[in-house]
Amino acid sequence: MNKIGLITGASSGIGEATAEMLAAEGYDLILLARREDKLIELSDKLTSKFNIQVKKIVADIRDKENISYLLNALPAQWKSVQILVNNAGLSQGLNSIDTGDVDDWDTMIDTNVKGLLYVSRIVSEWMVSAQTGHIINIGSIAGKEVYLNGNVYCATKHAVDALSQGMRIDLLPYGIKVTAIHPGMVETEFSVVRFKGDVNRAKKVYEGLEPLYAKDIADAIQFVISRPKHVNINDMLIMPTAQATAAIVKRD
Ligand code: NDP
Ligand code: 8X3
Repeated sequence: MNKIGLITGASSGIGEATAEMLAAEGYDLILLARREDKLIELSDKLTSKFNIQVKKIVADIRDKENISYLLNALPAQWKSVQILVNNAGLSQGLNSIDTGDVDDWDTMIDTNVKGLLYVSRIVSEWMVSAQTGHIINIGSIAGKEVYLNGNVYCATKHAVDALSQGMRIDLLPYGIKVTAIHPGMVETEFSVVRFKGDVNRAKKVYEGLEPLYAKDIADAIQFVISRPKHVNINDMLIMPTAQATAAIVKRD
């Protein structure tokens, strides 16, 4: 088998672009997301183009029991995960703290924080046994600063930042690398999901500026994983040139 990469949230955006990058680098892939049709399409595309194997895990990372069952049920050779990309995540709504929907808060906290932890708990143990591995957590500019109505989403991404630091400390004895990558605006399905399917509102987020593309983040991951054994990139904040902070952007 080739080296193995596990990507959560591989069915679109940054996760999908990362899968394409890792496939081109010759990794066998474990692709996890809820939308089976998207995973099948991506898997067929990658296996026909590259000499790699793909395992699809159709699951919700919030479902602790099912995630544990499905990951532990993988054949032993698939547990030698070299690279884990904790990418699955979302924002739901953009409301002030007094008007926010508490169900949206649950969804964000359960996905971005708890789901990331459920997957990491299992895969990090495999990496510790193997005494090697690299965990890449997709944080956000929202994990570095807080903006109007960002409240809970920002809190979840601050948690990803803290967890990345914690993982790096805990996994230090085993030579396991931990990198956090924090993007600014990337044009993916992110804003459509944030605005619950309102495509026009989502489009406006990127109007009059050139945002990042998912491939820009996959390129950064490619750089990070290609450093020599003695070099770890701890943290990367990647913004569109037209975005200075989460809230300050330059539009045409
Ligand atoms: P997308 O909406 O395009 O992709 C999100 C991915 O996460 C999808 O594959 C989705 O798959 C998956 N996902 C969401 N919830 C779950 C769940 N409960 N279980 C399993 N998979 C899930 O957005 P992006 O590619 O932009 O987002 C990827 C990451 O990047 C997120 O963590 C996001 O917070 C972060 N980010 C995005 C930025 C942006 O501007 N786009 C900027 C900074 C960070 P499915 O629906 O099939 O389950
Ligand atoms: C996504 C970027 O600025 O919408 O994490 O929070 S932002």
